[in-house]
Parts: sequence; structure tokens; C-alpha cells
Amino acid sequence: MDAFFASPEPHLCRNLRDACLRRTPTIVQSSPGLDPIVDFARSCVRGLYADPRTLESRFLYDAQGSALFEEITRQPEYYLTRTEAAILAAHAAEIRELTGPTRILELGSGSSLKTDHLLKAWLERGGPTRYYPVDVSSAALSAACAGIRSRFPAVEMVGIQCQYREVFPLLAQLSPVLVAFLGSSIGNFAPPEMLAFVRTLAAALRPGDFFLLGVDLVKERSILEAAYNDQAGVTARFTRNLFVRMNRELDAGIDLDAIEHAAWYRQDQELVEISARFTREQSFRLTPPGRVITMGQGDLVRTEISRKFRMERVIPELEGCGFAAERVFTDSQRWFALLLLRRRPLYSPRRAGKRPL
Ligand code: AVJ
Repeated sequence: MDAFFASPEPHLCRNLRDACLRRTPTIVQSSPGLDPIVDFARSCVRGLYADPRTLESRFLYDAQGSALFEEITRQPEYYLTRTEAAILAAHAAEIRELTGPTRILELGSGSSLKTDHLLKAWLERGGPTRYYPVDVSSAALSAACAGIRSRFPAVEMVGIQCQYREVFPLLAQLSPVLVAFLGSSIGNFAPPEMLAFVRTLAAALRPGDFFLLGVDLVKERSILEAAYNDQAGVTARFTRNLFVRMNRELDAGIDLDAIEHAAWYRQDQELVEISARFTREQSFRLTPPGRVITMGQGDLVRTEISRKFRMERVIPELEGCGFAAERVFTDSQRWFALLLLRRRPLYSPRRAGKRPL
């Protein structure tokens, strides 16, 4: 999918460069192009008329959704965040050793709590520590920036509120850089989208730059399904919140009591599929553009996929996209992996004629 081949946005580049030069705590926003409400409405209409019905996961993260996701990460069944944080805590110093004093840009930073381990390791080695959290949620981003500012006053930081693809044109000017994409957020992409994303990222980075990627690994169904169906019902509220947002921003008038959360592991595709199920028939209208949508009893709307990975497969895949795997860190149960990848040189004499990019 070429959705990730964004054209450079000089407006955003200029803002960011200015903010970096001034070294003031700033949040830079992407250039005001499409009205966010129109963007949301169009995406919902497109997705609800598609077969199967789907909604784009990026819209899950409004202020409430981002807060609910933080609550998910604290649920006992949701092992991902805890496990990844422990891996980061154990290996952050080593990662800093391997990368040298790069800037750190974090995609989908959310609350940025796990990043503390990286920032500590960077600060401990001295020299300037420059951190660029990127998130679509301005609420999550401002809270994260305020938190980092108070915990790590020495960190030079510019928060960037935009979609992932909008930040790619900025990466070359941030080099040397480590791009962190944690939490297995990459699992939200379907396989072709993931490849397009990784290739675009590789193309945007300079040779030698780093990519720190967190991936959740294939495991027993019961553990996976529990993680996406927590007892306290937080994940269910997270799924339903997308429809709360449609009611608030698009005046949809959806009966929220007739929506339930459904998540199961599809072993054939090695992914958790997360949907909203309509328990009664209902019609609603989204404004703009005002089209009527009818949902039948039992109809599903897929709100997310969360892919689970196998190291022996994902590493060659990433290497085929222009990266070399430098180190792989994992936990004792091999539930989660943190991959330190490096942008391969465009031309490497050893590989000449073998794997040209
Ligand atoms: C933020 C995409 C990594 O897939 O585990 C958690 C989102 N959705 N519970 C995931 C999520 C429901 C999460 N990611």
C-alpha cells in the first residue's frame, strides 16, 4: 500500500527545525491539511461500507482512548508492556553502547513511560539527550512531554503531533537517530502495509541509523486471548470508545448499549482480531457526509488487528526491507522481543551483486 509514501511537508520540517534550534519545549503539529473531523468521517464511511467492515485503528487514540490504552497496559492479563519494559530496563545501557549518542525519535509514544529506560541510559553516558516523541493524540503527547520534562529536565525534547508517515520526511535531518517503535504497535499493520511502512522508514533513514522495534511473539492462544479480553473490561471500553467518538464528533447517535467487544486469536494468520459486535439492528448517519449505515444483529466491525510474530520469520523480512538486525533482546519466556536494527548502507562491497537495494 502506498499510503506511507508521504510527500515531504516543508511546513512541518521548518517548524521542527526551528523548534530544535530554539531548543524550547515545544509541540509541533503537522500542517493543517484535511480537517480532522472530515478525515474521521470519511474514513468511517469508507470502512463501514467495506467488506469486511473495518475502522482505522489510529482513530482509537483520542484523549479518552489514549487514557484507556494506558489503563490496558496496567491490566494483569496484558503482559506486553510489562515484558517489554523489563527487556528495556535490562538492556538500555547496552543499546546506548551499540548506537552511540543518537537522537531518539519515538513513533506512537503514548505516555512515553517505557522510554524512561532509554533516556536514563542516554543521560548516564553524558552529552546532550534529544528526544522526539511522535503521537497522533495531542492529549497523550502533551501529558507525555510534561512528564518527561519533570522527570528528565536535561532532555532536549520536541513533541511532534502527527501520523507516522508525516514524520518520515524529517528523519534525514535528525540523523544520527534511533527510531523507536515499541509495544508491538507494528502489529496493527496488515502484512503488506507493514512491509510498505518498514521500506519507507528505511528509505527515510540515513545508512547507519537505528530502528528499535518491539514485537509481540506467537504464543499459546489462551494467553493471547486473555490479554485482549481483560476481566476488568478495559479493552471492551477501549473498543467501544471508537463509537463514543463517532457519536461525539460525527453526531452518529449510535446506541452504545448494543455494541460489545469481541477479540480472538486467528491461528491461521497469527493475529488477534478485535471487533465491535452489534447486538441489535440499528441505522445511523455520520455527518459529514450524512450517509446512512445499517448494521444487522450480530454484525462485526473490525477495529484492530494485532499480529504476533516469529523471530525466524520477521528478522529476514525486516532485513529484506533495508535493515540489518544488530541485536535481538527477549525475555526468559520468549513472549516479546526487542530488535535493534540498523539501516544498511546503500552499497556494501561484501554484498555487491547479491542484495542490491
Ligand atoms: C498498541 C497496537 C500494540 O495490539 O496490543 C491493546 C493495542 N488493543 N489491546 C496491541 C491494543 C487492545 C495494542 N497496540
